[in-house]
Amino acid sequence: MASHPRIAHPWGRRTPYGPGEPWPVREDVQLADGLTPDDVDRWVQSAAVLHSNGDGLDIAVKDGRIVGVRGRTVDRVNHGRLGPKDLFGWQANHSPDRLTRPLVRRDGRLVETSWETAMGVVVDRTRELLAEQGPSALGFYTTGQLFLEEYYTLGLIAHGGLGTNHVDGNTRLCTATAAAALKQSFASDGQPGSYADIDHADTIALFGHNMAETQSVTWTRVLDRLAGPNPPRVLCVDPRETPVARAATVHLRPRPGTNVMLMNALLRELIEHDWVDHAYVDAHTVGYDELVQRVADYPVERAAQVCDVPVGDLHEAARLLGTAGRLLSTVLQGFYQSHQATAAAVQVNNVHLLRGMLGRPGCGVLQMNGQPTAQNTREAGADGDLPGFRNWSNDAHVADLARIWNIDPMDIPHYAAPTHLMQIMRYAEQGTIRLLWVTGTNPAVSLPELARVRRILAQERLLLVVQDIFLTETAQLADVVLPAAAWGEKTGTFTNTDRTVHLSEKAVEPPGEARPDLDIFLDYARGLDLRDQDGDPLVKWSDAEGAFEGWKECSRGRPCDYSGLSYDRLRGGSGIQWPCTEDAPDGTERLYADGRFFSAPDYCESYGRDLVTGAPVSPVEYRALNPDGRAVIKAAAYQSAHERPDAELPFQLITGRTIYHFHTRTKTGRAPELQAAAPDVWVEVAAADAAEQGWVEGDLLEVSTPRGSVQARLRVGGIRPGVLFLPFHYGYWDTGGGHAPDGPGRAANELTLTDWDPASKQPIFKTAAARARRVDGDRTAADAGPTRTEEER
Ligand SMILES: Nc1nc2c(c(=O)[nH]1)N[C@H]1C(S)=C(S)[C@@H](COP(=O)(O)OP(=O)(O)OC[C@H]3O[C@@H](n4cnc5c(=O)[nH]c(N)nc54)[C@H](O)[C@@H]3O)O[C@H]1N2
Ligand SMILES: Nc1nc2c(c(=O)[nH]1)N[C@H]1C(S)=C(S)[C@@H](COP(=O)(O)OP(=O)(O)OC[C@H]3O[C@@H](n4cnc5c(=O)[nH]c(N)nc54)[C@H](O)[C@@H]3O)O[C@H]1N2
Ligand SMILES: [Mo]
Repeated sequence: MASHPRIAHPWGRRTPYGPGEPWPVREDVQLADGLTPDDVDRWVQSAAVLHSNGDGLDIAVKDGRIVGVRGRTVDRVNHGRLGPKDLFGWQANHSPDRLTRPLVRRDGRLVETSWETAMGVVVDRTRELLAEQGPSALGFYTTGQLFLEEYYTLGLIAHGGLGTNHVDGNTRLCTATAAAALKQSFASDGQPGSYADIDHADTIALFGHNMAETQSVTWTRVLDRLAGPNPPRVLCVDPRETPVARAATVHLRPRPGTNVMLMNALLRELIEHDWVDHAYVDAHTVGYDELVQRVADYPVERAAQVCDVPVGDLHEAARLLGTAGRLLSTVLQGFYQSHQATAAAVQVNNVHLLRGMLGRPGCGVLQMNGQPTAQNTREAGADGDLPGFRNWSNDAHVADLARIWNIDPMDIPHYAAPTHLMQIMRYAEQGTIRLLWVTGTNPAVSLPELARVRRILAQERLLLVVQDIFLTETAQLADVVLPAAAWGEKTGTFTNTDRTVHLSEKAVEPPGEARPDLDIFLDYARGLDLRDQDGDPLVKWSDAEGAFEGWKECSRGRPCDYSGLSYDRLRGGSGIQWPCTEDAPDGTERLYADGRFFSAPDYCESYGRDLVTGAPVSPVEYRALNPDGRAVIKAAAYQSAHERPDAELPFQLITGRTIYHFHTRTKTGRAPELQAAAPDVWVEVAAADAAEQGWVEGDLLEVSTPRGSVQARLRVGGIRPGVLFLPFHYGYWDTGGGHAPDGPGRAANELTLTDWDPASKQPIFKTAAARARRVDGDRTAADAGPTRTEEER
């Protein structure tokens, strides 16, 4: 089968433009075979949900079914463009194997039941556990893929109604470090930059971010600048030769796990050459002198050795950063999913603080999100933090939240930092968490060390509730499965990486008895009869718009202020960036424009953490450090990765993504064009390593770590010698029905380790020591790897 043009050319046609010019419009449309726009009954406004870009799109509806999508040319994020997952992923909505009825486990098997019975099991068990043990028996593990209204409701129920501190999102695996790095530098979450900075930047630096494959429309914006007059210079820091690396002016290929070493050397160079905006530093920051002292120990020669990068390349990279007139930086999983995640990400903020490059066109940091609604998980309090970027260690903030919720402040757990996911798993393993409710995430594929995860989730003594749209690997371990309505089948809002809020309207009915996540949470609250301190229902809304109005009040006056938004405001035009208030009715393009931060001790979301131990900074310490609410320049010493290669395990293993699939493929694996483009797992190996071992493209390798092993076909790629790359998309579910759970593993997380960054608690998916051997030289399935794009051929 010939692949669709947008599979081979994922970024589509170039529309070149110059610095400061508007990015030209390009309308991307994809309809089901044989249909033309004239056949469409209705177009329903929404935005893309298979990445954090927030591409505005309209859903095409015909005869009550989704039949395609069309980019919204008026949208500030994508100017009409869509990526391959956006173009084809919607087909999963109508997949015949959608969950349509609740299931409960009876005699070891999941059987269909009514909503009343299923919810009854969950409510009864919740009551029993509250009576027996209290709220510490209850854990909630949610996602970065529901809507804002759903998170806010879940956060209210879990924190305000039940009083458990065990609430987290898979954002812990994803952008916990983005939040942590922003909290360290600016004392609050909130993305400083704007996607429009790409239009103005003369230098764009990508740190551990394969934007071409993971934010493909934003990369299209970069490609269009590169094709136009006065193109920006691009710095790429990635051990692999990604499409970003191929477009880069300078590509640094550091040894995985050495980001802090590299950043410290670059910072030292900036200081040595006095590429520093001293007026900015003096007026708006604290901590500069400590940084100068710290990075003195990191000459480029040392970094060159530790990172194994040529000295000349480091000089070149520092020159790019140091001589930029308008610098835009982005940071993602190559930095976030490693042992010094927060420390490394913070050093990118430091580059911008040193250079005074924040809050102006072309000058911005994007501590990227990954999932479409991860920002909302964080701001609405479903990742454990308090809603509205309130500070759990500031009693006045807790009291303010209690006022909004009309409950006693003592009913909101704030005696300790919110329990992070890896600790929630530990409590479940030890048996103190006895009910775990998983919504919109597939931990049996996406968490590290899967053998352990399966053991924990399968325990008899744990009531596992899974709310999903498919019977995933995780749902198959559940005691209760709740069928959810998907994107396109429910209404709500969500916020992308650069704070743009989009409304996604319901286009079609959910299948069977599937229901919106919001309605399921509301049912639970009703079933438990949760009340406020006046005896009124705790949750005061019954639909998405009501929840949004409730959230607006909760966010008022906080950094993520939505008070100037409404569903009506979000209809018809572009998405709008928060803060959006009476004073800024059209939203706010960039934060920190006047060098003013959200970091005043009484206002800030966080006092920060020690980068090495992760211990929270105390209010008193913070007040002494930063009494005037400036930005904080935080220095960090390099530490080597915890698991390093040796004679037994000679390779470094990293994991990540391809452009054609989203995560555990529950949607993209059901879109024929995408599934055909990357049907099975592969392992990327450097040509030099393959030659040395006598392996060739298509050989079946077994990759092993002390946790497990995976079999994958070899694919030669421009990766650093000594490093192996596995995509983590492939669990044992397959459209062809293959890969039984006890067959040879193919999920990258069979191999990854239980370990995390001390400050953000984000698990380490990007450094492990591994060995590899060839198990089969029969290359009949040699093309199992992803389709090579036109430019790769
Ligand atoms: N197509 C597609 N797009 C997606 C997603 C998807 O599943 N598929 N998921 C979305 C989500 S939730 C997320 S979080 C984002 C993730 O987006 P990215 O972070 O761009 O994706 P990854 O492939 O996880 O990792 C990025 C790069 O980190 C590099 N890397 C590994 N180790 C190191 C290291 O030690 N140092 C440095 N500097 N780099 C290193 C890898 O080689 C890889 O190219 O993508 C979002 N967009
Ligand atoms: N080795 C390795 N592991 C990783 C990573 C890596 O780079 N390497 N990356 C990590 C990162 S950044 C992320 S974000 C995670 C992602 O990991 P997961 O969150 O586990 O991945 P998804 O496949 O996106 O799971 C989302 C689930 O939600 C369901 N769903 C979709 N829409 C809805 C809805 O509206 N309601 C409900 N209730 N369910 C819905 C989908 O069917 C799917 O089962 O993986 C992490 N794991
Ligand atoms: Mo993510």
